[in-house]
Amino acid sequence: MGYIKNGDNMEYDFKFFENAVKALETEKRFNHTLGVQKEAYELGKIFIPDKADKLQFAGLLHDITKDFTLEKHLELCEKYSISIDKSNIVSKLLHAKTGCEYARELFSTELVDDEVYNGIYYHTTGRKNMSLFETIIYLADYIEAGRTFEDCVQLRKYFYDNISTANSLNSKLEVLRKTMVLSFNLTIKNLIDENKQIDSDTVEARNYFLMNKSVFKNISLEE
Ligand code: DGI
Ligand code: FE
Ligand code: FE
Repeated sequence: MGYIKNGDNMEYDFKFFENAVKALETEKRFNHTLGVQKEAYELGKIFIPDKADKLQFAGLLHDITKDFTLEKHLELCEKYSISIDKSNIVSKLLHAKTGCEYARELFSTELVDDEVYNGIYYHTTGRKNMSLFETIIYLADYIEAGRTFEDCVQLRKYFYDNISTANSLNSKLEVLRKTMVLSFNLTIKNLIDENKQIDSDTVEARNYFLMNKSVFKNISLEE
């Protein structure tokens, strides 16, 4: 339901999925979600055009459990054997881990395959060696047009100002890498100012983009 499989290609009935997600999110969250699905599609067009629709789909599902109560989150953790400690309850990191499981349960493993699943799983923290797909979902969440937080505005401007003058694939990937470093710097600075714990995946993701200047080097944009 909600899609047609054409060989390897999925055709999504986005209206169908939008309605399903809308029923699970507050109005404010759903507006953010619509922004993320659009941004994921746009970034997909720049970096992996073949996967722009799939990125849009993952963007639509990325915060599917974010408005669930703590009780419901704990119920999902029990059901899917997701380990919980006090820190990820307090820091709201749980919704990424419950979200991918819940999305898979709702829409099947065929639709929520490992790529979509990991896109949701790592959308808040990132991780070292994260894929281009995961990177796009993470960045789309940060810079979607509806975000007005100063850091988001700064990151969006940094990315689009620099991408507009990048002509080759390698220079675009370099803009993406630097944008990711900046995003983690901004997030980590905030977490420190607020005296919050920093997830090890967030630290490793920051170091990965900072230290590894050839991220995504094996990826070709050429059709
Ligand atoms: O779900 P969204 O609000 O759309 O965005 P998100 O999933 O990126 O969550 C953003 C929140 O997560 C924001 O308050 C910063 C926080 N966050 C990101 N990385 C870490 C983190 N919080 C903690 N405690 N530790 C992290 O490493
Ligand atoms: Fe989120
Ligand atoms: Fe989000």
